[in-house]
Amino acid sequence: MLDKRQFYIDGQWVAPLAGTDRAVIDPSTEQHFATISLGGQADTDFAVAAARAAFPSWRTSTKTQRIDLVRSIFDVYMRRSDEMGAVISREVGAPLEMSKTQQARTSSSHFTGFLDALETFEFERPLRPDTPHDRILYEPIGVAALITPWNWPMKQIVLKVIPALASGCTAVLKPSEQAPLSAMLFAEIMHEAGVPAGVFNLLNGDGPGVGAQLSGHRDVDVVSFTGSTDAGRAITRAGADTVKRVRLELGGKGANMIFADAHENAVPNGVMRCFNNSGQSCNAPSRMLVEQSRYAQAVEEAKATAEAITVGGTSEVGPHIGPVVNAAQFDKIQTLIASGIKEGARLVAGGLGRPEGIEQGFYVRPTVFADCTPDMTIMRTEIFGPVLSMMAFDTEDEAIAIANDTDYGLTNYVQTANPDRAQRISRDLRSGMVEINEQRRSTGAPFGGMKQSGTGREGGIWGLEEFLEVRAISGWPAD
Ligand code: TXE
Repeated sequence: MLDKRQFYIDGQWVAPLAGTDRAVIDPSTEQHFATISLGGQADTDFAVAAARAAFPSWRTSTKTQRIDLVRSIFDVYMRRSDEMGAVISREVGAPLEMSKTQQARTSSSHFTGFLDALETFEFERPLRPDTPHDRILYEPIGVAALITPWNWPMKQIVLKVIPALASGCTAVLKPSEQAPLSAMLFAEIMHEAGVPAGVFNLLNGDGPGVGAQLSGHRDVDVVSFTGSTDAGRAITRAGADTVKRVRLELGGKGANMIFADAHENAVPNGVMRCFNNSGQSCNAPSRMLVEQSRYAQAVEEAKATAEAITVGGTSEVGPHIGPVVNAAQFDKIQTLIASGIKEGARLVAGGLGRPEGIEQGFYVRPTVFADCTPDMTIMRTEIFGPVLSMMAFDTEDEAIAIANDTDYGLTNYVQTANPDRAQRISRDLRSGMVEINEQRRSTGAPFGGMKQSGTGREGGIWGLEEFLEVRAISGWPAD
């Protein structure tokens, strides 16, 4: 049994002041394999005080010093990235190979996106060339509380910690209580890379405990959060009294619009994208809208794709999906599959219960529903499991209306051979991101949502700006 009850505060590993034990469970076996501590108010105060004390000095660090530090962190991170993949695999159940490549190694693009942004970002500039006396200063907001989830734990940590430090803020990271061990390894990496004491602190805790304490803390200046829309609302309320800057990256219910002229693999690729990471991605294309003339064939293709997906343990080799993260998520997904059946969607693959032959672990059957309607619970709720909801559409306008008929607005997907249509639709979709014909976003592009998918943008220059305050100084003396 691993004993992981310490926190990383002010440059060292310390025992909790007010902690309670929590078991870390392997989702693929349901076995308790590590114990962490969930901090209390005294731990929160201690971590925030360390970050506050380190701020005056870190705030005045030069851009070159910050670039050098991010480069050192990146070097150590890449050296230990396979170790990171193994830890993530154990705590969230991601297949080992996939965890090393997709979960751990791909965080490298976030590092390079921030390094590129730092190189070009001007923290001080005149308002315009003709107004040298109007000086615009971009200054670090202060102490940042970074609250992260478990589905892509390291990407989400890198997307917050690196820009916070790169902009001159000091940070307290509260990772998900479901994925604390990868965050602790990240703290080791930060230490090895020489991050000054107090600039980065790690405190384990749960949402109602440390999460809420950080969100309402007088000495925290900005909260950056990724997680459920409900928790995002709670954090916004908790931060209101101190008018905290609150950046939110919340859930999604992406539509994948497949037109008759879409490329031939559009349906199987869409199914695989939805089920990647066992469907636990905020940008999963979980609603598949297919043009009527191609719909019947698409349902057959989706069924065949889902039935061919292997579900299995973390150490199995070859392409497969692992379990979902915990019992609560397993139960939530089962309830939603049951609602799809009850509300009249046509179940064409998968369904309730574990896959045949699996007795233990939070494994969900890859599930496809056809003939859904926009009002069904499975079309409106973020399922966060390997469950796809399909429906047909007749016209482009109808497809756009269905895609936009959701409280979420994170990512939508368009598959068509018609460039004019692709551009038209992209403009009309109410989402922070659109992917046309499977083209992924490039390094440094902003990631974030409209509507109840959030308020912030992560990655590249936009990610830096989340941690900066803009100031206007007039009467700036000439150099
Ligand atoms: O998320 P929570 P859960 C969605 C997804 C999933 C559902 C529930 O639909 O099924 O959320 O998952 C912290 N104040 N997403 O319960 O509770 C918590 O400790 C401060 C989408 O795991 O949002 C953890 O660190 N913090 C998503 C983090 O929030 C609070 C990723 C995420 O936990 C808090 C994860 C509070 N009041 C789930 N309550 C995405 N956008 O990618 C919780 N937390």
